[in-house]
Amino acid sequence: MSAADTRLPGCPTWPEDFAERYRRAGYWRGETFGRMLRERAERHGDRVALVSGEDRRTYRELDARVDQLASGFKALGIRARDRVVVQLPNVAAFHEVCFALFRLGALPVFALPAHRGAEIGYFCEFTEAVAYVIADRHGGFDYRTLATSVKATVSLQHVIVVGDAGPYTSLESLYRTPEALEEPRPDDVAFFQLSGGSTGVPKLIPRTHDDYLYSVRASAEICQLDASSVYLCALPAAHNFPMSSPGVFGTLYAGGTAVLALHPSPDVAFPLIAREKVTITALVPPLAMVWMDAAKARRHDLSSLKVLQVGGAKLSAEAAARVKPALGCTLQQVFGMAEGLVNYTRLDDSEERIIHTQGRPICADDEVRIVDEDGQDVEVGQTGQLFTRGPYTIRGYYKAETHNARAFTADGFYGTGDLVRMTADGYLVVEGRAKDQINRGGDKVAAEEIENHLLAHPMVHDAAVVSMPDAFLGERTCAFVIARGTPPPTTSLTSFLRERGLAAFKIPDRVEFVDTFPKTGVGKVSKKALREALVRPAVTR
Ligand code: OOB
Repeated sequence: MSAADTRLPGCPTWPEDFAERYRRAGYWRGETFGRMLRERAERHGDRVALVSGEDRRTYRELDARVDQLASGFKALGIRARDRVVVQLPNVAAFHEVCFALFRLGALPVFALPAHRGAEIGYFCEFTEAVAYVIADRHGGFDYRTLATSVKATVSLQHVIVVGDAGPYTSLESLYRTPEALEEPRPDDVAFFQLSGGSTGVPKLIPRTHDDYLYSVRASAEICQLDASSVYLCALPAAHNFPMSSPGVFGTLYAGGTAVLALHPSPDVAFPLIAREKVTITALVPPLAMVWMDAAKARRHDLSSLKVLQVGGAKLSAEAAARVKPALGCTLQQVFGMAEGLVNYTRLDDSEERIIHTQGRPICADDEVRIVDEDGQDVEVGQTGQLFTRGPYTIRGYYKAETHNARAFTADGFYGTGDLVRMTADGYLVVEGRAKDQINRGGDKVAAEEIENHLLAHPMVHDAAVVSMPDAFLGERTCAFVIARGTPPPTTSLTSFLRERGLAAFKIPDRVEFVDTFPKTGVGKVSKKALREALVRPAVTR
């Protein structure tokens, strides 16, 4: 078999001329995550890599445990390119599992702790996962129960549990004497991120060692991380933002310390900032607002914090202007996506840029096009749809040929679905969205996915899910429903969705029963008219 044949099928990749260009430019360096950690352990052995609760792991310890676990996974029968759904809270085991799978060449599928049976069942089935890694309990929820229900419907060889394993395999039991493992190819897929998406089912994003490590390295440089940096991971570690922008991976790349918070609330995060002398952290806008309010009490010393990154959803200029006075640190706006492209305001940018823009791309070879509805480039300063192509932006989702033909242009640009404008100096300002998605304070909800679940209810004739403005989350979700006969109580619909195993953030915040949907000129449901109806109080019945 030639080397190319060993790649995982179903993962579109860069054309050879682009790959060649990205290598020549030094973006893709033929590194793998497994080797990166080994080199850091050789260089920074005694420095603390991870802090999780009372546990502190040096680089040497982390590296050794990752080797032991990789061998344990192998002994279980997990092989290179096998998919493993990983659903863990912010604990050190998350990163041990990640790097062990990376070393083995097995591919984590990064689920969020909020996902439930509908999502997890789908990820397991779609990726033909061999294993599912969970915590015993977290946030008052028992993931072993979830595993049992998922296992009843999909074929999974192993459920691996951090903590009390019950009937399943305990992660702790897998650590064993390390053996030599074959290193995966740097240009092969390293893992799958999940797309926020706008389609009926979430899409899987294949990221390679080469492309992701480039974005991690460049992000660490932009954020000026070094061995003295202390990064607080307060958002879910599986999300692209705290994982790689520069996140925990960028911190490990730089030889710094990553502190894991089990919850992003000030009660948990502020004492950690004070105790560990955290220098940088990342939040979504609603949390940034909560932190700014909580900081007024001045109960904790937050003076070590130099940078607060905010991204995942639009931060208002008004809130942006309050960050420095409230928290005494520099704001960095981050506009990124799990598919690739990440924009940052730079730490030495003027206040004006930091407050009023969402930053500029990482790389000179991030190609950005802003186009009108006919696909023509708009003038600088005009708003249009953002398309992008570059050394760390995927060329297609996993096993999604039909969707890829729509989501990517023929010449490989990804249609982000974001409406943006570019300032004269090349910074992007997010103005809105053309995709059928609700951005609930950084949590992405695909309208069609929720509509499909609602349509499965026997009393629902039709459903249309839209965003409604919200002072705290930016947006919340409203489902317009045409009932069959007398409308059922709203709670019967929301509990129906919960019982179907939908993550809590996807449950509509409001349900409105209507007799018909407004239509566009071509006879499609006009979501614009529905959104407008919501801001008029008269619609409530
Ligand atoms: C991040 O990644 P995803 O994949 O959860 O969501 C991407 C989408 C973007 O297409 C955009 O619609 C929205 O989230 N978004 C923003 C934003 N950052 C992301 N909208 C307005 N302002 C911002 N600053 O959300 C993500 C990935 C890496 C780094 C940061 C965020």
